[in-house]
Amino acid sequence: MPKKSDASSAAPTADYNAKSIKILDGMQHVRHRPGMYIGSTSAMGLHHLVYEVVDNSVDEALAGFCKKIEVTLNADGSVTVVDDGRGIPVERHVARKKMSTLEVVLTVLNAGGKFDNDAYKVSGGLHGVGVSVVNALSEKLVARVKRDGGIWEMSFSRGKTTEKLTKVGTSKATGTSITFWPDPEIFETTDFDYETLRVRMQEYAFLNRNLKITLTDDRGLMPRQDVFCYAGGIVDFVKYLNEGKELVGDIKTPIYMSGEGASEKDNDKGDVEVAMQWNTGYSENVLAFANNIHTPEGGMHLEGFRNAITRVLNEYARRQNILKDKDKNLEGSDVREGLCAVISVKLSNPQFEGQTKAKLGNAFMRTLVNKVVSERFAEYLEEHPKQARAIVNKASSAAKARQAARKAREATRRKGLLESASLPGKLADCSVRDPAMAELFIVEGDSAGGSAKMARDRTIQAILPLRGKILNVERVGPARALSSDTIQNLVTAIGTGVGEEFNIEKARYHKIIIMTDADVDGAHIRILLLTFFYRYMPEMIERGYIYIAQPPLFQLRPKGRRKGTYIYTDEELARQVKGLSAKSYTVQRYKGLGEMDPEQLWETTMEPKNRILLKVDVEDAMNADLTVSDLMGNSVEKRREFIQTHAHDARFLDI
Ligand code: 0RA
Repeated sequence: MPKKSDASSAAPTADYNAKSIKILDGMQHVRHRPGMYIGSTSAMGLHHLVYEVVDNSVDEALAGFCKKIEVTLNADGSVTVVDDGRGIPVERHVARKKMSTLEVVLTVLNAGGKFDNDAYKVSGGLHGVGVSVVNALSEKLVARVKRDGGIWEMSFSRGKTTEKLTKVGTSKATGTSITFWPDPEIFETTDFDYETLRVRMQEYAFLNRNLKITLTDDRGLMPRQDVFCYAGGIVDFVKYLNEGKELVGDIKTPIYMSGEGASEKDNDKGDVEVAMQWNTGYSENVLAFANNIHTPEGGMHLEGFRNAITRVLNEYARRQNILKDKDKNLEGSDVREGLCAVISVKLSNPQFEGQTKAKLGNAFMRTLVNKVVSERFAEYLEEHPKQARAIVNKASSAAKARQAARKAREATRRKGLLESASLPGKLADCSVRDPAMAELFIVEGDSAGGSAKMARDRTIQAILPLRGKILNVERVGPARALSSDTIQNLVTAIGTGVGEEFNIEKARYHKIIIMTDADVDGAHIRILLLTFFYRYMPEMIERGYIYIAQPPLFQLRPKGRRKGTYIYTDEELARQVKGLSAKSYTVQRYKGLGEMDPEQLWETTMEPKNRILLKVDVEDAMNADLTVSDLMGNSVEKRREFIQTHAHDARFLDI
């Protein structure tokens, strides 16, 4: 096997040909093992190409030279990223005199290109592998640079130069434009998802104050565009995440803290920014970033932050005698209940570790974040006694609820052990024991529950009727939620437990199907159930175990016939009756499941070969959290809006 060598390690004395062979080697290695560079060749890897190009423009913004970035999904399947930075240099590269810097940046693995060492760079993990990787994995790539009074263009195919650097015009402006066509030989799909990119572009804009990012979709008949630019940076990010939520202590503007420092060992520089705000909810929503890269696995910056807020709040509460000598300290989880925060650090040599390279490893960041947050947060509490009191009270009641919830959980467990079979009496279980085959229908109301029990295939289908509405778990704490009978029945039927005891292996069904009426009440119950799953059993959603049944809305029957066709949406009805004489048919509208006899319910909604199930899919925890709070928080308006727009959401469609 030929030795795969990195182009940058080529001996300086080697002649141009020898060098170019090694360069090809590097680029070919990218095509041979794309996963090593971009994680995967699935949709995730495909979107990574866009991030890789945008990262370079964001670096240019971090260095202070770029104010706007435009990302466009073109009708021909390509993506264009334009920035107004300095432009990639087009003159001959210092070390590779036969090539322009532009060509080096695009064809040499790890060439990176930035020589100024005083700017932070997005690098490490899967990011920062360079635009050359995007070039290698693109069927075609066109780079266009405005610089030194000219407009320059160069084209590539699968990493190889196809058109030499050419001056195509003049311009006083500067900037870089990269258009690439992802290679269908490499990627499982080359279809970009607007929504995925929108979330990420908005995130970049929040993390880089005043950077304007425009995302445009020119692929469809209706162009779509979003423009993101935030003068408040991560403060605006936290406001956005907390939108519509009730705030603790009426603290309308998130607490903002920032500082900088350097590591003693290597003198690595670091900048820290934190924005935080508590809402009256029960979940924690803390997002940590290092050099604009989300680090869901946490790391040193997050540790420093968590440690600081817990310690400072305890010290304050003791000093103010809100926590008495006999009281136990507030735990970290108490302090973080309802906390929404964004931590954004920038550092010169980030080390990304962990399973998905999404954990920050630089130890000096723990010290630095800890120091900045300790000082600033302590100051804030001293200067804002009223707000400080509200934050301490929130954490204290979380501590009480934690103790109560533990008792409630213990009670559920005891109940489970005592009651022989331990399954709720209302559950009509199925006979199959293999969870992969078993389905649980959660049905609204006893009467529909009765029809469903008669209609079902009892080998694989279990029915759990719900009486009335389930608690809105977004509004009550875990102690109350878990002591509700309905919720206890649900938890016991599913078998996984909740909270620390949750165990996906114990799931008794791999399909949990929410079957409610096609009216507003039904939609409400469905959302309450989804909120419950999202907050208490998120892994069930992540695994794709939660579904929504789609009962028909109408039956269209030719006059004089006993049987007609079932229709599932308003649009379909309109389509079907178009051109028919009103005298020739009748339309029966089903308002509730109860209006169907068991046989109809089976045929239309439960029978695996006919039914339509919508798979519930938490595409993005951040947005799901927003949705759940929008729906379940205090805004009736938003809730109504959601129910109307998502009642027949095609995104969830899975037959
Ligand atoms: C190398 C050197 C310089 C800038 C860049 C690369 C650069 C790369 C990209 C990629 C996308 N947008 C970009 N903008 C700039 C510094 C050039 C100088 O010193 O003028």
